[in-house]
Amino acid sequence: MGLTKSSTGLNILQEKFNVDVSSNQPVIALAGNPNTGKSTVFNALTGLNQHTGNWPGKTVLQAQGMYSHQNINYKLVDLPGTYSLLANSSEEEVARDFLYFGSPDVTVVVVDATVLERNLNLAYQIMEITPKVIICLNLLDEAKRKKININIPMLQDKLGVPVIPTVARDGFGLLELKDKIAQMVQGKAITNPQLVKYDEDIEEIINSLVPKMRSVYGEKENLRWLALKLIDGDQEIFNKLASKE
Ligand SMILES: Nc1nc2c(ncn2[C@@H]2O[C@H](COP(=O)(O)OP(=O)(O)OP(=O)(O)O)[C@@H](O)[C@H]2O)c(=O)[nH]1
Ligand SMILES: [Mg+2]
Repeated sequence: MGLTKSSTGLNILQEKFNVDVSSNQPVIALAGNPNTGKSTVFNALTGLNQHTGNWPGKTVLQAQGMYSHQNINYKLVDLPGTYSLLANSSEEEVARDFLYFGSPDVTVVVVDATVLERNLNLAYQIMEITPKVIICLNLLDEAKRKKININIPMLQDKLGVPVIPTVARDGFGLLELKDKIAQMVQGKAITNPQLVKYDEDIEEIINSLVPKMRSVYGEKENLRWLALKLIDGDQEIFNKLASKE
């Protein structure tokens, strides 16, 4: 993948999410549970180059901004904090729709190192939508204080995506985060997300649905994820999909 997005993707970002894509910058999403330090990362990276508004049609705060790294400008979008992407609230719906329909070039999932297990639930859901994920393992100072020791290489191995340790409040690790984002945008950081394997009967249904869905939606949609939504009984995502273009 190069540095440019398809024109359809750009239109969706502009029209449905009010993300200014006129300069064709790679779009980086910041996702994560509430209170994990997303906005701290966002502010540290974008500084004064940011503005806030609401997500179109929602009373949920949207913050977008720009940062430069190695002479390339990146668009950064701070998503609302959510524990899941089940679209049970406006925040979850905004985050899910942006990740699926907005197709950011990279999604950084900011996780709280002191409650890693709870935070990984969202990370796994995001990896079901997109493989272009980086885990920002934040609040590492708090984890150290609580004597929580995280084996980062093992975590990276088990997730199949890069894990960057950070203390965002102090700026620690943010340069490494920007480096990794740049590598992923340039296609130099290939991931191999280890997706959740559901019970045998669910996996069988997924396997039988995917080929049928392929004939309707084509190869470019994430068919495994759509099949899971169908199993969930999530009609709305299909209505949105139908009105996408
Ligand atoms: N100790 C410590 N505190 C941090 C770190 N990163 C952020 N914080 C603090 O954690 C609190 C929450 O940070 P935010 O950046 O607002 O978190 P958020 O994820 O944007 O929160 P929501 O938008 O409410 O979901 C703030 O008080 C930050 O200063 C860190 O690495 N270590
Ligand atoms: Mg925030």
